[in-house]
Amino acid sequence: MAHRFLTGGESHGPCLTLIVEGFPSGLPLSPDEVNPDLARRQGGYGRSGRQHIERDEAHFSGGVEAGLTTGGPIVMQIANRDYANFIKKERPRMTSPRPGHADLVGAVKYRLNDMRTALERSSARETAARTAAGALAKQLLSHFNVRVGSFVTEIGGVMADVPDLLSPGQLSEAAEESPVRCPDPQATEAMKALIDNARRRGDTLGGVFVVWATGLPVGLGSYVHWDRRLDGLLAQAVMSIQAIKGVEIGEAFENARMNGRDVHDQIYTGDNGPERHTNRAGGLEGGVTNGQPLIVRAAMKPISTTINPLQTVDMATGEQTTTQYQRSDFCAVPAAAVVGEAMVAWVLADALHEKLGGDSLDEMRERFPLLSTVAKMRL
Ligand code: EPS
Repeated sequence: MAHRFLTGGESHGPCLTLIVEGFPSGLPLSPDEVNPDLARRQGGYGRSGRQHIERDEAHFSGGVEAGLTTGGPIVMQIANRDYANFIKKERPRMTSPRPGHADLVGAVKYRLNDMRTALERSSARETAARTAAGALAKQLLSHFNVRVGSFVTEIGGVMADVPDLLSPGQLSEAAEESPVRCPDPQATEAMKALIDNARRRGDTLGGVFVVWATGLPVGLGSYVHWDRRLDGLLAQAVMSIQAIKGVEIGEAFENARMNGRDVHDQIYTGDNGPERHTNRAGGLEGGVTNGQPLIVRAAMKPISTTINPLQTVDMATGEQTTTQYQRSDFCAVPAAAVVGEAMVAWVLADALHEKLGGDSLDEMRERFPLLSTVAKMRL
C-alpha cells in the first residue's frame, strides 16, 4: 500500500477532515481540482434539503505549498454549513432505530445512550471527504493519462439501455447531462418519475451504477497473494461506501449464467499487439489489469430513512413503535456513483504508485514509460 487516507468528523459537526498520506511531492494541487467533484456528489435528482444548505468546498491546511504537494500528509477540511443550525436546537434523544441504518448496532456496540451519536458518524455525509480523497487520486492519475468516470444504469428496477461498455467515456459524457447521471435519456425520464412517486409515497429507492477507468497500464495488482489482487481491493473499497451492498467486476453475475466459450474475451492479432473485441472480464484477469477498460458495477440499497415509517422497537421502553422521520435523501444513487469513482480512483492511484515507486511525481514519470497499456510481449 503506497497511500492511506483517513476521514474524521460528524454529519452535523463543524467540518469533515481528510488526511491523505503517501502522495508524491510535486503534484499540482488546489481546491480547483477537488471542488468540481464535491459539487457533482452534491447533485442528483432525489436529494434532501440538506444539499441546499451545504456548499462543499475543500480547504487545505497541510501538505501543499505554493500549489504543489510537499510529500507530507495532505490535510483538508470541508465545512458543514448545517452545523450552525444544528447547535441552536435542543433535540430529543433518539431511541427507536431505523431498520437498515447503523442506529441499533452502533448503540449496542458503543453503549450509546442516544442513537443520534451513531447516526452522526455513520451518515453518508462522510462521503464528501472520500470524494475529496478520490479527486486527489484522479489528479495523480491524470498525469499518467488514466481517466475514471461513472454512470447510473438502474434506479428502482428501471434499467438503462447501455449499449457498449468498450467506450465508457462517451456514456459518462451523456450521463453528466442527466439529472440521475444516466446515459439513456428515456430511462432518465422513467427514473425521475419513479423518484417522484417514491417521494409522494414517503419511500426511497436504490439502484446500480458503473464506475470505469481507461488508460490503465497492464500489470497493476497481483495474482500472487489474496490481499494484493486488484479485484479484491476494488470490491472492498467500493463495498465500503455507505448503502453499497454488491460489487461486481465486468459482467460477473451475467457471466455466471453463461457458457465459458461465450464469456471469455478472445484474443486476436492486431496492429499494436493482441486485441480483444469484448470486455466481459471488466479489465482484470487474475486480479491484474489487462489494458482493457476497468468496469466495476455496484448495487446500492434503498436509503433506510423513510417518511412512511417502518416497524421498530423503542429501545428506551422496549415497546413496539414506528420509526421517526429524519430528513434524508429519497434516492442517492447518482451521488453514490461519484463516490464510487472516488474509491476506484483511490485504489488505482495506489496500485500505480506501488508499481512505479518514487517519492516525487517526477520520479514516477521517469519510470512510467516502462509500462504499456497493451499486453504485448514475445516469449
Ligand atoms: C444522511 C442523512 C441526510 C443526508 C446525508 C446522509 O443528512 P441530514 O440528516 O442532515 O438531512 O443529506 O448526506 C449528506 C449530508 C451529504 O452531504 O451527502 C445519512 O443519514 O446518511
